[in-house]
Amino acid sequence: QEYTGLKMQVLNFPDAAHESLTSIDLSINKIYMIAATLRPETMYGQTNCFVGPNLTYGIYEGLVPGELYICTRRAASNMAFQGLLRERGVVKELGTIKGQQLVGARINAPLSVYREVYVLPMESVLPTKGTGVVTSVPSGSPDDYATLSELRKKAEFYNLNPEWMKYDAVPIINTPSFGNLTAEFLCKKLKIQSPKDVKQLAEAKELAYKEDFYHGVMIIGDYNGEKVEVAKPKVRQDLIKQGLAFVYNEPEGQVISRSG
Ligand code: ZZB
Repeated sequence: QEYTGLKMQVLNFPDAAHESLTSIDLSINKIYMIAATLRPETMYGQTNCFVGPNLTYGIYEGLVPGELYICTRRAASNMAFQGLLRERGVVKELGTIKGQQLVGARINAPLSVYREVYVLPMESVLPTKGTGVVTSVPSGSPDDYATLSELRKKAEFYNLNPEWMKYDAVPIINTPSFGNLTAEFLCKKLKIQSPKDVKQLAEAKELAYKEDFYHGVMIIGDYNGEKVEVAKPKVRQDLIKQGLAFVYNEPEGQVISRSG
């Protein structure tokens, strides 16, 4: 699986994060959450970022001196072997931090109409896929739409500041069958009530991927008016050229390492 590793710079850590960051000099290092996405062309519509609250993340040195990456250890190990970390083949962990401690962090969302977004919890983030950091595009991803709606409804229960969820879905792709807010359309059509409706969400995701990729047209950004199929690699290349992202590969059916 070929992902785009999006560099979301942390601008402000919540109080809970600091106890895990004591060994890191925040004044000289830039820290990035690395989100793995298959949909770089949707980055205009990022409204927040998701972590698994119960997952453990590590902090690693990126290729550029002074750049640190937050992702799962499993992803860091893949990155090390792809030459994406400081020393090829070496996974040097500077520290670990729980997803829960990152909730409420203010981070940069490259290309998004919302320049700064917040980190929110998502129970369904898999530790076995991507980096364990998921950038959220509720206009294109049914999972993101369902989780963001749920968190908004129950902000108090989840102990979340409504300020962190203030951004609405952005129309970025127009499609003939599902309009320009594909995820919302499909969640309503398939009567998805919550992130627990996993079967319908899987179906919605499949439908959304196909409709956007084969029939979608960009309605925002540098490739406004172009087909998604055409715009996708261009947006990705632009992000990479600007140092905002890198290619991150994951072997198909990868064996999960014992270190998790
Ligand atoms: C932004 C985005 C915008 C995404 C969209 C999807 C969509 P897949 O399809 O199952 O292979 N993702 C990445 N890592 C994880 C993880 N560890 N756990 C749960 N979800 C994860 O998964 C790839 C997509 O799932 C990624 O692309 C990411 O969300 C999320 F409009 O990034 B995507 C119809 C989907 N639309």
